[in-house]
Amino acid sequence: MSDATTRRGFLAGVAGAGGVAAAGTAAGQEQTTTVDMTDSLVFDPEEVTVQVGTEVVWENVGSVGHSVTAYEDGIPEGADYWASGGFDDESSARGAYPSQGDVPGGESYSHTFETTGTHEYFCIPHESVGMVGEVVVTEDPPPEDTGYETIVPNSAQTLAVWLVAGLTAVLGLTWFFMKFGGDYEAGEEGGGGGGGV
Ligand SMILES: [Cu+2]
Repeated sequence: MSDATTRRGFLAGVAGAGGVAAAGTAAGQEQTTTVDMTDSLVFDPEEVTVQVGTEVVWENVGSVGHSVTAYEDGIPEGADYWASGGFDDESSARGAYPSQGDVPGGESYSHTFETTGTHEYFCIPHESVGMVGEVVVTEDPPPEDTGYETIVPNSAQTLAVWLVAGLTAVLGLTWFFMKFGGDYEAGEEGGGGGGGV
């Protein structure tokens, strides 16, 4: 299942914009998550959790038009504003709908998330009936990757790596001086003896 998921993600990445695919390759990941927009006027699923660098694709699987519009006050500090139609801020997005920013039935909008934290968004025409959602962006890989990384937090892993590296360095230096330190002195003595002959 894991393999199939990866392959789908890879194909989706290839099919996507060249820039997006390149960014995914640079990060060593090809990840896509899909959210449906339905005629029931909901984002399905309403909440998704993705690893940083993941492209989220909103597909309008119905016939009613929707927008995918970030709440300017609902995205992490430092994150670029995002919305279907490519607006720089929420009020522009609201003002231009539906002539711009609409995602008609059968079409899709995608955004690649580069900033960790919770991104809240809504659909302009259906916000009043609760068509809202959120994307939670995390540093950690999705749980299915490996058992070890899921259990041990990144900070603990980093600490363990540094401890092992430090210990290895100390042991290595000790070994080096014990072995080659002795040889070096012996070699010098030998060289001195040779010079004497
Ligand atoms: Cu909608």
